[in-house]
Amino acid sequence: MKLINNSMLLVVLFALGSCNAQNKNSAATSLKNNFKGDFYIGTALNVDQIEEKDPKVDALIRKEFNAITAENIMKSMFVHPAKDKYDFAMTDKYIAYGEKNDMFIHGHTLIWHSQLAPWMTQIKDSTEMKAFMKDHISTIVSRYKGRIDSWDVVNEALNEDGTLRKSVFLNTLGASYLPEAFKLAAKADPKVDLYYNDYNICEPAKREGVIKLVKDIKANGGKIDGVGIQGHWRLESPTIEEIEKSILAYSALGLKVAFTELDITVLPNPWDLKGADVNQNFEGSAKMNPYPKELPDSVQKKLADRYAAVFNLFLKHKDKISRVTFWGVHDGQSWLNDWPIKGRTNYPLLIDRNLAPKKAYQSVIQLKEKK
Ligand code: 9MR
Repeated sequence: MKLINNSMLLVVLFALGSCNAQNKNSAATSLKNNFKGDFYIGTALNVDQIEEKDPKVDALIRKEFNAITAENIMKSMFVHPAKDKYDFAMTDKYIAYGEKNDMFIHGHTLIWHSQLAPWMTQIKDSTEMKAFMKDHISTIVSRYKGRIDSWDVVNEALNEDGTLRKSVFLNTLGASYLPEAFKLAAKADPKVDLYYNDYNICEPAKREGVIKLVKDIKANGGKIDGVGIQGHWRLESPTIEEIEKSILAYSALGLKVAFTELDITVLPNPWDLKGADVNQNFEGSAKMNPYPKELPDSVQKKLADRYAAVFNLFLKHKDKISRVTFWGVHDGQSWLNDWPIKGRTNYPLLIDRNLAPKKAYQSVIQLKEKK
């Protein structure tokens, strides 16, 4: 008895073939290979990832990314916990991880008002602050001279209106702390790329603030090589036009542009609620956590379209863009599950909680296939 006819056989062969092709495709496809020659594709690493605790996550990191940023462990409170004490145990592991895997290694961050060690917030005058900056920047940058590829020298120095943020640095040294920090970093490692890194700097007022800040650093003898646009974005904003204006404006200053902390929230924002008191406790509110189990297809598609539009722009300006780094490897570890409201389920990255590529991953990969 003939069990299958010819057309059935064809269908079976096609299915087997396409299955095979898909397998081959998914094994060979990766973000870093897809954008090779365009820009580095990076991720932020947490402690467990630096220590290779989960082999599946580790394999994923090595497959997809060729650049790394330490999500927290290089911040002042961790590396410089007391005036005369540095702790480089984790940072050394981080650098070793990047070198072992032949990755572009980014340093985050030297001068930042947040996550300071408590003793640093007590610094009272310009003499003390100058001594702190010299010791802090020279010690850390020299230790990894020639091994770290780029540094966030100063992080988030601006207010939303483009003026300088009040901080222990501004209070003690005035605006001169900015060129000073860049000079010290360049002195410790003349070849490393030095960045100013901030969020919301695709917004017009803050963008003008960055432009002024960069010009001031240069005018006062500082060496600056790039601007890091963090890219903590939403589905609707910033617009592609504002992102493009920012790439062009920063690049016109002779700087490299990096997207340094990319993620796109899909959850409601408490600040958007009319009359919302942001101090109100939204924890456990179903309205503010609409997708606790899974992301509906319609939103999955919106996220995929948004990522495609963003990467389409990145490709258009690939000559100006050095690196695109995601703020985390997969949705399950993103800081956006706990900010601005704790304990939500967010979906901001290209890889889901089960370590599977999302529709947004495919939409980004497909851009190159179309070109
Ligand atoms: O992702 C980081 C999170 O784990 C920390 O709790 C938080 C502390 O401020 O910092 C997060 O990373 C920030 C980065 O260092 C600078 N830009 C904003 C990032 C998100 O807050």
